[in-house]
Amino acid sequence: MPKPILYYAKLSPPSRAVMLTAKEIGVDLELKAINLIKGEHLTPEFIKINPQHTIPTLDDNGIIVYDSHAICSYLVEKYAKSDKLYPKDLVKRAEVDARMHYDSGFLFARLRFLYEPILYHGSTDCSIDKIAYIQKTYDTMEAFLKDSQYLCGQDLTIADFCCIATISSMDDVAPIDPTKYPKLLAWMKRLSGLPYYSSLNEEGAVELKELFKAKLAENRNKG
Ligand SMILES: N[C@@H](CCC(=O)N[C@@H](CS)C(=O)NCC(=O)O)C(=O)O
Repeated sequence: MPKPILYYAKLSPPSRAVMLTAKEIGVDLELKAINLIKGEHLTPEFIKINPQHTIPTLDDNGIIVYDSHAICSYLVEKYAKSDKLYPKDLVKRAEVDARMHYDSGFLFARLRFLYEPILYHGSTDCSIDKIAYIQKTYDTMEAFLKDSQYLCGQDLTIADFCCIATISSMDDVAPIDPTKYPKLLAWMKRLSGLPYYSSLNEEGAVELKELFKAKLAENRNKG
């Protein structure tokens, strides 16, 4: 069977969440880079595969899955040797799903609200309000981690991969106060100890934050 194809970008947080998941379960992906700045996600060919024109998008021998959270669950269900990363138990699974929706609806949504206008539309709006709006999400993350090492208890799940990929992409633009969020910072440190973390997440996260700052400066100089 040919390898599943992942349309991705190194800088894209949800793409990195999928790559972390695939690595943890030992699935080898064929990576196809999509350059969003060049608009490669808006070609008729790509829109035919994913009308939502987002990366990551998975093509598993003709089975198309998009939205990183859906891809992570799909990969674990289909390829993992155990259900640890995405438990079959109804209650545990509901918790993992809820945390992944927290990434979609809060973490990534707020990152996008700040980043997209600056990266793609020449905006200079890096207001304190937008930064504080991101920082508010840290309160909830701290609460999730109050009594546990990972977001859903003492075991790593795909929710950790989804949330770390986003938070590590905005933690210097919207700094994490160590006195208010010690559990959140300890969780980030724990995940950064995974042997594949640096190459599959950290590098892209750093590049995205650098690009964001460079674009902001460029837009301000033009203005
Ligand atoms: N909820 C989606 C969000 C994916 C997403 O918005 N990806 C961005 C890149 S990080 C993208 O493809 N943007 C292009 C677009 O929205 O047209 C997921 O988790 O996969």
